[in-house]
Amino acid sequence: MKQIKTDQDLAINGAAPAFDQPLHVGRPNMGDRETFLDYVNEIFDRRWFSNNGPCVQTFEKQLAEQLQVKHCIAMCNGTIALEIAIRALGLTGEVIVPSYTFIATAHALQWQQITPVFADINPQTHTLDSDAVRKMITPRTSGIIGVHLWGRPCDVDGLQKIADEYGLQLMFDAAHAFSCSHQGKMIGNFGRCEVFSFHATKFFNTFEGGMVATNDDELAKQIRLMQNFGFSGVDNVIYPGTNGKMNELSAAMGLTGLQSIDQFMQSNQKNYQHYQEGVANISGLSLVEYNPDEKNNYQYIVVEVSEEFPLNRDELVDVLRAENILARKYFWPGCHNMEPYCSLYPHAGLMLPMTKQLADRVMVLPTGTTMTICSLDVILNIMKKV
Ligand code: T4K
Repeated sequence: MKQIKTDQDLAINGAAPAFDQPLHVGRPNMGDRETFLDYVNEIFDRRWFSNNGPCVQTFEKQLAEQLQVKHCIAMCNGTIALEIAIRALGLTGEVIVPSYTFIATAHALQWQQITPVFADINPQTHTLDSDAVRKMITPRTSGIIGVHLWGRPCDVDGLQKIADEYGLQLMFDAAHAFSCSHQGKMIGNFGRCEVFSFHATKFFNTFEGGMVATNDDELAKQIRLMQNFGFSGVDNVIYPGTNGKMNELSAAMGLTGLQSIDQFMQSNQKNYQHYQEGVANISGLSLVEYNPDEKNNYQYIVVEVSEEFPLNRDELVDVLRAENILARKYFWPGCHNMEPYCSLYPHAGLMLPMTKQLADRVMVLPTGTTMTICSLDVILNIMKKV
């Protein structure tokens, strides 16, 4: 382990970095290589590569079993899945979303000429604050998209109450929350529908991919129609749809990954616990906690850097990056500070004080099956010595 006795031992001050190779936050987890290659051979033999092939059908069935939900519709990525779900729900005008999320949540609305209205978050949960949501409702509001950030359920019940009271549609961006539960029920079963991402950087991936989960038969039918150009049977188009289909290779990756998903989660949990024990000894740093009574995927190691810590978040990230530890500032600076939103709504930040505060002090550390306990110790040691 690299010894850090004085400032001069830090890479930011010219010493050799702690790691020769960069440690990434989103390093993909992979299932058994042979299993995947067997699927690939079958796909080649069959010459059926896309358009609701057998791997996609089996994958969707297994996903539905895993989440105990009626319909899982596999998609080419999470962003298209969001766009299609938004359209299938008939959202128009304004939709309330957090600004503290990945930009895709907002873009999926803006892309379809729907205005994302940013509501503030609860600094404890990092997710939409229901009271803040109420303040943003106007006669043009048609829906709310809650985001289960870091895989932790947002205020599902509070948002559902508001949606019922005002006659709004409620859906969730569950991109981070595959295999997580809320009050004992798997995420995927809440709101009108929930959207997942299986991007390479997610703990469970299909290279690129996503899914919409819903218990609503009519909605599922509509989403499938939209996902496949609006085809209803051969040569019969009844809607201006798009192409949101998942291909067979991605589904094969998903089927392979599902066999190892418990191992991915155990590995994440072990890393999380190790980081937690280490961070507990460093004043000014704290780790976002996961409810032990729920199912969690522990895929994000989210650190809050308080004023007590001698460096601010940006300075700490710079120190780590110099050591080849590529910590990320997710989701700084908040969607409202990115284009086109910062030009369209330059004053949006006035309603988002908690978003600003949190976005400035959060960083995410590397985890996943490629990380060893020894490398975690090096990272913790650097943060402690700093
Ligand atoms: N909603 C939410 C709340 C989301 O977080 C996301 C995606 C979406 C919706 C949209 O879902 P998708 O349409 O993506 O399915 C990454 C991912 O690209 C993005 O999927 C994810 N959220 C977001 C949180 O993280 P970046 O801009 O950080 O990606 P990038 O290229 O910087 O990669 C992150 C790290 O992972 C890098 O250090 C490199 C490493 N990496 C990346 C890839 C692709 C690897 O080691 N191997 C790889 O194959 O957005």
